[in-house]
Order: sequence, then structure tokens, then C-alpha cells
Amino acid sequence: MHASNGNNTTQMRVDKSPRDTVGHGTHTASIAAGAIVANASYHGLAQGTARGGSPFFRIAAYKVCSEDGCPGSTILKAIDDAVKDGVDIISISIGTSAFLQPDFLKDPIAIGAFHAEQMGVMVVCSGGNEGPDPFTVTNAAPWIFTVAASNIDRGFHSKVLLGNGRIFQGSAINFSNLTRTETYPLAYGKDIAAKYSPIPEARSCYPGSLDPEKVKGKIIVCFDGFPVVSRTIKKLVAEDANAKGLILINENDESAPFDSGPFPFTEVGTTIGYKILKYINSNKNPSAIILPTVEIPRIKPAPVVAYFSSRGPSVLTENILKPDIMAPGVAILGAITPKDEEESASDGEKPGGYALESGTSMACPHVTGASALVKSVHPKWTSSMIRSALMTTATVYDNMRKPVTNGSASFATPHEMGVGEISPVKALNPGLVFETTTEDYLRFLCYNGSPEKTIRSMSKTKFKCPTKSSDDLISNINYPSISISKLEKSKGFLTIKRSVTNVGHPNVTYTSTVQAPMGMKVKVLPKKITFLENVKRVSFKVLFDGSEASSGYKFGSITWSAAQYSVRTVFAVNVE
Ligand SMILES: *[C@@H]1O[C@H](CO)[C@@H](O)[C@H](O)[C@H]1NC(C)=O
Ligand SMILES: *[C@@H]1O[C@H](CO)[C@@H](O)[C@H](O)[C@H]1NC(C)=O
Ligand SMILES: *[C@@H]1O[C@H](CO)[C@@H](O)[C@H](O)[C@H]1NC(C)=O
Ligand SMILES: CC(=O)N[C@H]1CO[C@H](CO)[C@@H](O)[C@@H]1O
Repeated sequence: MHASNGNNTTQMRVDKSPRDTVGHGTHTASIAAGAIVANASYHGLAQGTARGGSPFFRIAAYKVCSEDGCPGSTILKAIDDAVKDGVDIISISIGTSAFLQPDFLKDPIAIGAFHAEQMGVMVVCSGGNEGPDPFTVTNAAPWIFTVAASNIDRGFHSKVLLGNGRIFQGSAINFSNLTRTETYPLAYGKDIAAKYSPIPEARSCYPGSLDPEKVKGKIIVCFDGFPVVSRTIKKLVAEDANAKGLILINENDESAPFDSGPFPFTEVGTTIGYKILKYINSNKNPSAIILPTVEIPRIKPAPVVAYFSSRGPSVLTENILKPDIMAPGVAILGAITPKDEEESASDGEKPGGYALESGTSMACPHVTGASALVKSVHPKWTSSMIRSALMTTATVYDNMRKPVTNGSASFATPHEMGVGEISPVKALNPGLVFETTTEDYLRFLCYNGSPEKTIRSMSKTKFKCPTKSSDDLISNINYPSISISKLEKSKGFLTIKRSVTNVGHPNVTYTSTVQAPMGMKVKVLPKKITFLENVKRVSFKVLFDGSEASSGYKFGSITWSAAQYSVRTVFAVNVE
């Protein structure tokens, strides 16, 4: 999950104990910097040696959320404390809904992150779980490293075996004690509705919609869709009525595996779902069994953009490309608190200390861990240098050596995955970096329309906004990716400026290559750039001409290459 950040700051109180009563923070912290633990697993699943992204880093944990939410004042205080305590990186897997998100200077995470950045502390945040619709990404300020989530090459399958011998593959994590030897009667929610309950409700196992007498002892089939209630609640509906198990038909066909604990459960797509319903409708005594979960290793393709991962562009500005980067965020093994486990473990089972969880909340600390790794090798690098190193070296290929896809088998766009999936070891030696300074961020705020007075009081500076200030100038902020919200076909070339700093071999000449979308002319000037011992920073221009392109967002990249270095800058350009 991407814990929600409540807005009601006056009535909420975070309880005084520093203990994690929810488990979300423990799980994410262990992903960022958990120690190396041999033989970790979730009740036998995902078995192996667990370790965080940077296991030798130390963790300082600040509790900002309670069961009521995450008050803005507490978030700000925690960031202040962390900065004072001298942390290097702050990992925040918290965010509001994209449609409720306040402007940058009213958003406690953005304000806190700005101050951290000003003090040289890097801030990495989850981009949200409101995908796959566009304009859902949050935590999109340019001083925040915004993370999207990907599926990894490990899946969890819970097969359904029908009375007629057919076997279908579903996805779930369960502790069911059912075995192949006995089958159970199978029924569709609609056919076992409580009296007077509306069909759409019974069809989707809505609370109160099923007749408990008819549910008892059966495996129930329901839709995941309208009316929308969580899988947890649907499972409780079935469990409370003494069902033997639950098969959910997921109309979106894409979602993270659900952990149903000891209750037999599986989730199938609509194609399989309709086959199961057809079997029910054409048999007098349909029956089924849900088999125990098995782990499927080395799934191809992977990574794939996670269905739930929030998509760009950001509603707050389309002139910075967001999300920035993608990292694993589906069914990730991480540490949990013992309290969490009481709820999921079956009777008599020894707690293992781990759980499999999904969300950009889990993707974010992967990037935090990777950033810490870069920081450990380059302790003097600023957060923008570390971010740039991870961004220009990210990969856009999956384990089939094909471009990363988005879950519907289409190539993923930068609005879905940012610049691509993190490739932490490559980021240790990026060759060139884009440095983004506090002054860049202050100019960004001016261009974005914040009043100079507000910017000054927020940043505690005497900063003067440039006299010429408009939203399109944001595209010229020295960011490691390029986004242009409006490229007018009739206006010829639009020029974007960038500068790069050499962090590799001192004497080196880079050559640019462009991957331009169809119909768009993209030129880099100069085509070659040379660094010397006394020439560390070089500027270049990118010219975009969309006069022959079709309308809408187009994507491409510019790569600077020299010897072993390959520095990739992604662009997103909206042609109008
Ligand atoms: C994948 O991309 C295609 C084309 O951009 C889009 O139509 C589709 O909705 C996307 N799928 C998901 C799950 O986002
Ligand atoms: C499975 O466990 C439940 C209790 O958790 C028990 O009532 C049931 O009889 C068990 N079923 C089998 C097949 O062992
Ligand atoms: C870089 O070039 C300069 C002069 O061309 C030379 O003096 C210097 O040794 C070179 N540095 C390296 C590391 O090759
Ligand atoms: C994930 C998991 O624990 N699955 C269990 C499902 O049930 C079978 C049978 O009891 C177990 O063997 C699996 O371990």
C-alpha cells in the first residue's frame, strides 16, 4: 500500500509509542536496509537469503502515521528530526490520492522534502497506487525522487481444479489446507444470493448479499468489480458464511497476488472466470478445489509495470517527467511486526517474521537502498547527482531482452515507468550526471506560479523570481529527463537546455545519439562534447520540432556515449 496521508491535522494524534503497530514501516525499512538473513520466507514461499538494498546502512525510523492517518504536522516534524539527526536519505512510502493532492507548497511531504533537499538530504517517495489511469502519480515535486512499481520474475499461483478435471491457474498467496483428494460444491454468488439482495451485489460478494445457508461448505465464485469493496472484505464475507473457499474473477486481469492467510482463495482473469461460470451453469453438481499456492520462479517477461502503479504526467505540472524511475513492488518479501502475523498465520504455525506485500510503497525503498549504495561509493555526491546516476543508467529492457511492457503487452511509456527499471550497479559509474540545485527548484516554484513571498518564507531565502516566469520554462530546469507539456506544430523548433557534469574519466569526448519518435525531429547541439581536467561541466541544447508529428504525447531518448559510458536522457513531448 501507499499509506494515505490524511488531511485532518487537528483531530488526529499519533500514539506516543514509537512501536510500529501497522507493519507498513517495518516492511519498507527492511527493503531499504534490512540485514542479511539466511533462510527467510513467508511460510515457505519466496525462500532464500533476504537482504535490504543496502544492508550495511543503518536505519533511523520515524513514526508519522497511526490508524487514523498521517498528520501533516507529524510528517514535517519527522523530516526535521531526521535531518537534524544527520540521516543521508529519507524514504517516504506515504502519499495522498492524486485527486486530493494539494499544491507543492501546501503538501507537507513536498515542503518537508524541500527542506531536506536544501540541507543535502535525499528524499525518495512512492508515486502512488492509483494506476493505470494517467494523471495519478503523486509526490511529483522535482526535488523528490518518485518511484513507480514493477512486477518481478516471481509469481504465486493457486490453481483451481474443477470437478470435470480441468485445471485453471489463478494467482494468490494462501495457507489453505485443502488437498486434491476431496472436492467441494461450487457456486456462483448470484445463484446463492440472500432474499431481495440486488444481483450486482451478490455477483460480487458484497457484504450481506449472500445467503449463509447456501454458502456454507461451498467454494464461492464472485466478481472483483462493482460494487467495489476490497478483496479482504470479500474474503471475510465468504469466510463468515462458512464458505470453503473463494474464487474471485478479476475483471481487470491484473493485480498483485492477494494474501488470504489460511483461507483457500484464488483470483482468475475474465477468460478463465467465464469458463468456470460456464462449467457451473452446465452442471447439476459443480465442484472444485483450490490447490495450495506454489511459487513460480523466473517468470517472463519481467519486469512489467505493475497494474496499480500510478501513472504520469503529474496533475501539478507536465513539464517535469514523473514518475522518475521504476523498481520492484509486487509480492515483495519484507520483515513484519509480530502483531501483523497473528492475523495471517494459521493455528500452530511458528511466526516467520516476513510477509509478501505489494505497492509503490515497496518499490520506493528499493530505490532508497540503491541510492544508499551509490552514496556509499560516492559519499560527496549530492542527492541530485545520485538520482541522475540511477536515472541515466536505468534499463528499459526486460528478461526477454525486449522493451519493458505495461501489463497489457504494450511497450511501457515513461509516464508508466519513468526512465525505466533501476540498475543499481551501473549507477555506481554513470560517467556524467545532471546536477539539479536548490536554486533550480526555487526557479521551478516561480515558474509553477507560487508567489515570490511564499517561496521566500518557505525556503528562508531572499530568492528573487526571474522577471520572465512561465510554466513552459520548467522544461529547462536541469533535470535528468525532459518533459514538454506543449510543442506547437506551427512554431518550428523548441530549444531545451541542459548541462552535464563529468564524474568519470577526466579526458573524454561523448557523442550523442537520438531515438526520436515518428514524425518528430530532435537535434542535439553540439553533437559531441569534450571534457578535460579543467572542463568538468558542459552545456548542450536539444531542439524539438513536431511539425510533422501526430498530436499527443511522444517519447524518445538522447544518449551520450563514450567508451564504457552510456548516459540516457528520456523525453516526453506533447505535440499540439
Ligand atoms: C498499456 O499501454 C497501452 C498503450 O499505451 C494502453 O492502451 C493500455 O491501457 C496500457 N495498459 C495498462 C494496464 O496500463
Ligand atoms: C482445514 O482446517 C480447518 C480449520 O482451520 C478445519 O476445520 C478443516 O477440517 C480442515 N480441513 C481439512 C481438509 O483438513
Ligand atoms: C588528461 O589530459 C591532459 C592534457 O591533455 C594530461 O596532462 C592528463 O594527464 C590527462 N589525464 C588523464 C587522467 O589521462
Ligand atoms: C503459501 C502456503 O502456505 N500455502 C499452503 C497452502 O496449503 C498447503 C496445504 O496445507 C500448504 O502445503 C501450503 O504451504
